[in-house]
Amino acid sequence: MSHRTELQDTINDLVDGHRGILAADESNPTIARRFSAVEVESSEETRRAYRQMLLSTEGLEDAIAGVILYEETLRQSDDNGVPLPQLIATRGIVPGIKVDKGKGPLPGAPGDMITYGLDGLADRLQGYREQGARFAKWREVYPVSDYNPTPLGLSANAEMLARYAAQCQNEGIVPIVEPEVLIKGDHSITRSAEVHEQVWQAVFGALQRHGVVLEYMLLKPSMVTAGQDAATAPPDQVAELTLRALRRSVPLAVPSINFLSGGQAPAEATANLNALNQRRADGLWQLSFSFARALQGPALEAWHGKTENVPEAQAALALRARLSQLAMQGKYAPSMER
Ligand code: 5MM
Repeated sequence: MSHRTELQDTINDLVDGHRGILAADESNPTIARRFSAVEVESSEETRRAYRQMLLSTEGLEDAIAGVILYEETLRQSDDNGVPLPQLIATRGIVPGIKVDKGKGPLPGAPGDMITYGLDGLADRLQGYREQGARFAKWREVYPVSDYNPTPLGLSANAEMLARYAAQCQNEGIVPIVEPEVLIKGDHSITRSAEVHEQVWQAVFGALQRHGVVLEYMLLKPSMVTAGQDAATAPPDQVAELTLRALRRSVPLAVPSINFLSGGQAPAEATANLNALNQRRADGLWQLSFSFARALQGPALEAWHGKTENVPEAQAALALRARLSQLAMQGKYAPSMER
């Protein structure tokens, strides 16, 4: 592999033991849904203003090592004409880019999904690199039912993640591999643990078949939780079952596991990450975060599309980033929410 030094440098910058990743890579349909919940119209300019607000938050670099951007943001600039990727890179935050092209049903596997975007990926990665991106992200989603994911769903989604990751490393870009087991439904936490193990084992089998170097990638998984329509499991149980499934499935060569929040409330995701780190044994992976909603939610509500709300919104983001950072150390307490 010709890009080893570059890949290792990016890993060193992203995995420093005390910072996580901000996911700000919502596609246009997703950000439109989030904006609509706070009565903000989604346009190129409102999206630029919102992301400028997030990325110019003072002190963001204290808790955030990397930001996953959406393709459009990579080309946008702040009010002073500074490209947004440069705005963060000069403060020691690595710019990354979501490279998948959305998802749809997987033919032959009713209930399962598959993500699009492999065609032309090498060319796109070269372009993103020129625009400042040093890492990428691709998400596969797994709805849970008594029958899903099917064996075909498990293998097809794992192949996509592995082909994407191999392509990224070939271009000197660190891949974040994101298999998201959806929280939607009334499944038990036991069923969630079973599915997570199946998913991670299929993914790591495919990554190894495709020659992906595990030291030069990050895993962005969901946590093992009960479905959102079932009773919420306490953080200790989430941590215990998540760690057990990880130990059974994820090689220690992977340097960091950066969890998504997946629709958990911000305080819930933070408490679960904290419990994970309190139970984490020495020598295991770094257990960090790559939250979107659990970092941005309160900031978006405070912002409401208004310039005068920017300081309050940035304070809300800075607080969530700091609390997530404390959870990485196992030093978060719910009383800190006040
Ligand atoms: C699961 O979504 C990812 C993490 O976000 P949460 O912490 O809110 O769960 C997130 O990075 C996601 O992949 C992006 O928002 C892009 O999503 P879409 O659906 O627009 O591709």
